[in-house]
Amino acid sequence: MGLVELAFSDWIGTITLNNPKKLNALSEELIKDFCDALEELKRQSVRVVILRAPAGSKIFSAGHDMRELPLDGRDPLTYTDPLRLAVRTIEYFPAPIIAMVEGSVWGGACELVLSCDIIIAAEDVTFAITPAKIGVPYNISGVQNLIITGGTHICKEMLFAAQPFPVKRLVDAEIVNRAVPIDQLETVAQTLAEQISKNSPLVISLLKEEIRLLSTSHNLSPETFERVQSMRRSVYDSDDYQEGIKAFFEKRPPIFKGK
Ligand code: KFV
Repeated sequence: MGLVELAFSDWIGTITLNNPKKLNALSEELIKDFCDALEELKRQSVRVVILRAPAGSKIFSAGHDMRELPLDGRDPLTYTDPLRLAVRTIEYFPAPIIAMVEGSVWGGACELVLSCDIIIAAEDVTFAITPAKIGVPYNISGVQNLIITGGTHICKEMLFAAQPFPVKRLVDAEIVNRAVPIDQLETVAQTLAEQISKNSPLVISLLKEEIRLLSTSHNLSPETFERVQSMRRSVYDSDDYQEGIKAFFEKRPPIFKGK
């Protein structure tokens, strides 16, 4: 995991994108390290992940590694493109991922951040979605991901103008959760992560999947519905379900074990 740093403590994982020489561009190599880090955290039953750049970064990520965009007539953004892989890995990851954003966010890195479950940013951050500036034909699932997170009008303005947008506008549009002074960024993200880590990981995993399905599909197939029902069943059959109710009546914090 040379291009990302990984830390894990008290159920909270932290992944730091750490390739400043390349402005954290989303190269195949960096995305592989990122996905490997998430896989490792999954093995450790992480309950919440913070995704960040090193403290003091001026650029969170410069987006797709433009050196890897093909020039030989091939589709530059296919299903197996590193960005698509990263976004799907975030969406299907069984615990919430908080993007803690310091530094400007460019191109595909905007979609990467927006695909995270919660976004806390420093108040001077900007987001620029630039395919229209570079001439890259953004793919349909990428566009779908953008319009799910925000209204079509603001997404169109971002995509068409391809200019850095101040984070405040994205908070106003409910695309970013919070913009906070830089000296509070870590505390706000960490506090939120701690709150999440004390709640039932089974319920949170279920909620994340339910929200993903409901925001991406208008009709659920019977098979999908039954799969979610089955996930729900493992939650209400679990010891944690019993523990949550018991703790409530005993007026104490629940101790969840994830089973
Ligand atoms: N990929 C590869 N190399 C990049 C890069 C990128 N996305 N962005 C910057 N570099 C290289 C740049 O060529 C230069 O290399 C070095 O990083 C520093 O960049 O060999 P060199 O010349 O040292 P500078 O000098 O431009 O740095 P700075 O003046 O500080 O400006 C930083 C920044 C981020 C504002 C500027 O580099 C920039 O505008 N980068 C492109 C940002 C962008 O539009 N990214 C979207 C990529 S396309 C994409 O993500 C997708 C999915 N899409 O569909 O289009």
